[in-house]
Amino acid sequence: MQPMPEIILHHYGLSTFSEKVRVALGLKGLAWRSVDIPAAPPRPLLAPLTGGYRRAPVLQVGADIYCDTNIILPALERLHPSPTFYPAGCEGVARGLSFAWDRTMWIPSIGILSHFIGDQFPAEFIKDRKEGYLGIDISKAAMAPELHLHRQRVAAQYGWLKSALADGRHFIFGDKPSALDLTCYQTICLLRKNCPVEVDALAGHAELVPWFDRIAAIGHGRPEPMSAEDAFAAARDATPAEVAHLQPDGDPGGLRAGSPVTVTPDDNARVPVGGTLVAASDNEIVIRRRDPQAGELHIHFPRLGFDVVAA
Ligand SMILES: N[C@@H](CCC(=O)N[C@@H](CS)C(=O)NCC(=O)O)C(=O)O
Repeated sequence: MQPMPEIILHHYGLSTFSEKVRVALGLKGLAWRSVDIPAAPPRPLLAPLTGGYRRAPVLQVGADIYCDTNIILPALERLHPSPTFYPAGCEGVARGLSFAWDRTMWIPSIGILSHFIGDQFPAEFIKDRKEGYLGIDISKAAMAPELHLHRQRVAAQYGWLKSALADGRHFIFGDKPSALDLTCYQTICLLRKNCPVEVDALAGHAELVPWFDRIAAIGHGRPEPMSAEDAFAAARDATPAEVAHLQPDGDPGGLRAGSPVTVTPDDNARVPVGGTLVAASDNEIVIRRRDPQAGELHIHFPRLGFDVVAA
């Protein structure tokens, strides 16, 4: 049997969706290779691996490429089941609520962040976020009129999280951290790490601080730096793993294995990634692409948050 290829994470420090995965790797106590990517494209050695999907993070295992945290965590769970991301049978609820939390919290969290540090965002960063990523102007001046709404929306989400933890439990589902804890931690981390020290994003929500600190204490596992060139070579030298956990004709919309399809995020950075359908389910889709330099790749996406159509 071939040894399992190394786990490679393409990410950057400021990216808190990446932080969700870094802590997930820590929770599983894994060794992994860390490829530091720029905070905005061009990412010339990553784009050929993802087929153009532009967001961060991206997980790579040999010639298998996982786009979006909602597929990265289930993939890590499949490859390394213990300790689980889904204690107490919480997988369905954790997946559904994670998606809802990320969707409802991202723009309000950026709005609050921009209020505190938006004046320091470089002009080219604001331009990239508007034109290539979110479709909105995240400068302090542009976000300011909705600041009160962003604060309300964030506080309302913190409200249910406080209720969930009110009986003194350590994590949302009991005494073990779950994927949902990591998701909720992710957006709070964006504010706690990046706002000025005198502004605590959890001021007024002190009940959440011990929970937040417990998750922060999990750490990031054992990262070892890797160059983008070496990661690219690892994809080129590997062949995609056989997809044993999904049916070739498992697409709920009736698309068959071998059909040309595109997969496109339905919220932002809506770059269609084209390929040949390998296998699918209600939860996942895998497509095959051939890159002239990297060779054959399998690219994995979650179904939540992505549109799959016949090409
Ligand atoms: N739904 C995606 C969202 C990822 C996302 O929006 N990540 C941010 C960074 S935290 C991003 O991609 N920003 C633009 C970029 O880096 O190109 C996921 O769960 O992975």
